[in-house]
Order: sequence, then structure tokens, then C-alpha cells
Amino acid sequence: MQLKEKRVFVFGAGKSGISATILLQKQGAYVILYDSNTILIKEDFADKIDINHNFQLVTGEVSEELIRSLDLLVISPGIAIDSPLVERIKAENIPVWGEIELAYRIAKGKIVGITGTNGKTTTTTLVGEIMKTYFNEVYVVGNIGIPYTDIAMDTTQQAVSVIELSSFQLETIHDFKPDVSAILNITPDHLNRHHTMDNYIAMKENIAKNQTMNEICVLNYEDETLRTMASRLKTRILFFSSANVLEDGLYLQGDQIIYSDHGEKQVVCNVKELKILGKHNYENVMAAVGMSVSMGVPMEYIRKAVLNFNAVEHRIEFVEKINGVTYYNDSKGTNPDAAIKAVQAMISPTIVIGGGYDKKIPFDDWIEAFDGKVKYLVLLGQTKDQIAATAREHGFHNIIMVNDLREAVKVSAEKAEPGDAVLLSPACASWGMFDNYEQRGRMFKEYVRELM
Ligand code: UMA
Repeated sequence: MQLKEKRVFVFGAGKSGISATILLQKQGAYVILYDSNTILIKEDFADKIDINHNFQLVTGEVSEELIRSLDLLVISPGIAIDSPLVERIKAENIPVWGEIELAYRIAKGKIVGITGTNGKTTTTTLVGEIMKTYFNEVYVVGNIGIPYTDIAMDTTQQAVSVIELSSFQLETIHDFKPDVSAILNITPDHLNRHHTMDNYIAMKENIAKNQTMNEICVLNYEDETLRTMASRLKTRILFFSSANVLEDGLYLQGDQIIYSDHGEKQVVCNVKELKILGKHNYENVMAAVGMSVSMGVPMEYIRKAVLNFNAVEHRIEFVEKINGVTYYNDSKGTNPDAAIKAVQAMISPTIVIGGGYDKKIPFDDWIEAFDGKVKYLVLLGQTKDQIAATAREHGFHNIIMVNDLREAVKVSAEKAEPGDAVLLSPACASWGMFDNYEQRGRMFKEYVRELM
């Protein structure tokens, strides 16, 4: 679709919507930026958007007349495809693109797309680091916090765009086709948005829907959902495994990560040389190596970047050691599965701070993963009563209820003894108490440092 002079309705005036607006304006489209937040005024956007040309801000109610005048709807990741306003616009046969589809139609060069329930940001960052050692024009964008639309017009044929993709973003792709894709794992998440596990899996599978035998999808062999999915995909598959030796692909054997190409084996590294902890991180490394090999990066470049790679902020991030107690920030533990990985990675008695926004996912598996290692569970947020009830059902009674994160840090410090760890790993999203998990993680670090 030619975007010039088209009337495009951009739904959501957050990061994604603002970047989409700027891109659309540069393409000569007329943008109607919409947000349900009626407090917003046009002038709020003056520092980022040209509000005087081809631009209109609409908030609150939207008239039928406006809807009928549209050529295209571009929606932000946070907007559900079945939300009432989107349904009204779709009913007029107006095409719906997500921000990823919009950027894809304009961007050039090669694409590496990464999705999965957990490990996306770490893996995307690592793939970006590896690509930068070998290619000259590398962009690391997407759910990681920089909209793909931000850089779409800068890309040349030589560009490599490494894109972190959430299930929200994959809901609205049509032609988007990565040269190399990866699905790291699939466990329950975002079921309030996607309603069923099958829908959620289908959104993740979308990443490979346009790929052919000329492209590659990297998949986790130990994830049963993905192993089944592999037989449905029409692209080449490269597996990685933390438990089985593979004839073709990457695997963990003892402490070594090995790449086997038709049985021809190369040692990538010894996991003891890595700066990131835990089996889930070894899986992230294997996936990243698989994608990099598929992009043609020589192993010596890959190895160097992998060995230099440090933990990402908010992912089991070491904060401080105070009075013999080590504090870890795992604010990105926004679902039980991620929080399980963090508690499993702990090597000392641990006080866990958890709770937050309710995504309707049960907490049983998380509590069971405590495995005698957790001394206290400090709870806050919307889910605190539900988590406490689940914990008690599983025989865990050392529960402390608090009202906010500062109090959680204070109470944890009082209860902790030298040699213990305090881990913020909420198993829930931050919404309702914080803008996002980054803000929650930064506040946690600030409160920890106030203890010094
Ligand atoms: N809004 C409405 N109506 C609604 C819902 C929201 O008008 O029904 C408006 C809000 O008032 C707000 C705007 O939409 O002004 C927010 O849009 P958004 O929720 O899409 O957020 P953005 O700021 O545009 O950020 C989005 C992603 N957010 C979500 O997916 C919720 C960011 O991922 C992403 O980094 C960014 O685009 C760039 O692509 C964040 C995230 O939490 C990190 N992702 C989830 C996760 O990782 O678990 C999927």
C-alpha cells in the first residue's frame, strides 16, 4: 500500500504510536493519533511530532464518520485486536497493521526476529552484540523498547535488524518475514489478552508463518509445544537442546555448548566461562549462536561476543551486597515461569519479593519451585492475597504482606541474615503500581541502596 496521502488511524499514543506517527508523516500520510486517555492534548506531543502538518489528535469517543474516512489502522502492541474500537474499524473493511508490519513494509536489509515467553530480551541483546562484531549496520529494536518504526527509514540493503517480538506484536503481522527467526520457549503468559493457550501459541507461531525453505527458524528441542510446531512449519528448522545430543543443531553436553552441522562438531564454549547464570541462560546462548550461524557469522566472532556478554538489567541482576546479604533485581520476572528460573538460579537461602498485576496465571508451580530454598515470601500488589493462598495450600507459611516496594525492601533487610539473598522476582506484571517493569526494577535498586 502506498502510504502517501492515506488517512491512517494510529491507535495508542505511547512509544509505539508516536514512532509510527512520525514514520507515517515522513511517508506523506495524514495521521489521526488516537488514545483513550482523554487528558491528552495535541501540544503534549509537540516535542516529538510535527503537530501542525498532516496530524490530528483524537481522544475518547470516535465518530462513525471518522471511521468511514480511514484507509488504514495501525495499532500499538498494548491494544487488543478484539477491543471494541478495533472491531468497529475492522467492520468497515479497513486493514489493520501492527507497528511491526508498518516498519517492515518500509525497512530494508536482513531481519532476525526473536520471540518466546522468556529470555527474549537477553537473547535479542546477545544476538545484537554478536551481529555488531561482524556486520557494520546493526539495529536492535522491538519489544526491547525501541520501536522498529524508529529506524525503518534509516535501514539500507546492508542492514541487519535484530527484533524482539512479543505475542502482542505478532498478532498484527501480515507479510513480515524474518530471514532468521527463533522461538525460545512457550509457557502460559498474557492469557488475559489472548484468552486461550492455543491462541497464545498461534501468535508465537506467526513469527515463522511467511518463512520458506530459504529462511530458518531456531527452536527449543526440549519444549514439547515447539517440537510439535516444527512439523507444521514450512521453513528450515535449527534446534537447540539442553538435554539431548543433536546431529544438527546446538546442544549442551556436560559443561560444553556444542554446535553440530551434519554431525561435524565444534565446541562453542564452556558454560563456566560465561558471565550469565543458569540453564535458561545457556539455552539463550545456544539460540543466539544458532541464529548467528544461520546469518553466516563465523564461529570465532560468535565465541568472542558470547564470552564477553554480561547479564541484562532487571534479569537476575546483582544490585549490592549489604551486611552480607546479596540483593538481586529480577523485575523482568513478570510471569511465574520467569520467576521460577530466577529462584532456581539462587545458590543461597533467599527472601523473595513478589506480587503485582493479575494476568490470571496460577502460581502453584512457582511456589513449588521454592524447594526449601525460600525463607520468606514478601508480597505486594493486586495478586498478593491470591499468591498467599496458593503458598499456604502448598505448605509455605512464611509470608509477609506489605503495602509497597519500599516497605518490601525494608522488611526483607530486617529478616535477612548474612549469607542470604533478597530477590525481587514478582511473577507478575508491574502495571497498576508502576509504569513498567523497568521502573519497578529501578525503584527496587534505589530502595536497596537506601539501606547502605
Ligand atoms: N491505550 C489506549 N487504549 C487501550 C490501551 C492502551 O488508548 O485500550 C493507550 C494508552 O493510554 C497509552 C498507549 O495506548 O497511551 C500505550 O500503548 P502500548 O501499551 O502499546 O505501549 P507503548 O508505550 O506503545 O509500548 C509498546 C510495548 N508495550 C506493550 O506491549 C504493552 C512495549 O513493550 C514496546 O517496548 C514498545 O511498544 C516498542 O515497540 C513493553 C511490554 O511491556 C516493554 N511488553 C510486554 C512484555 O514484554 O511482557 C509484551
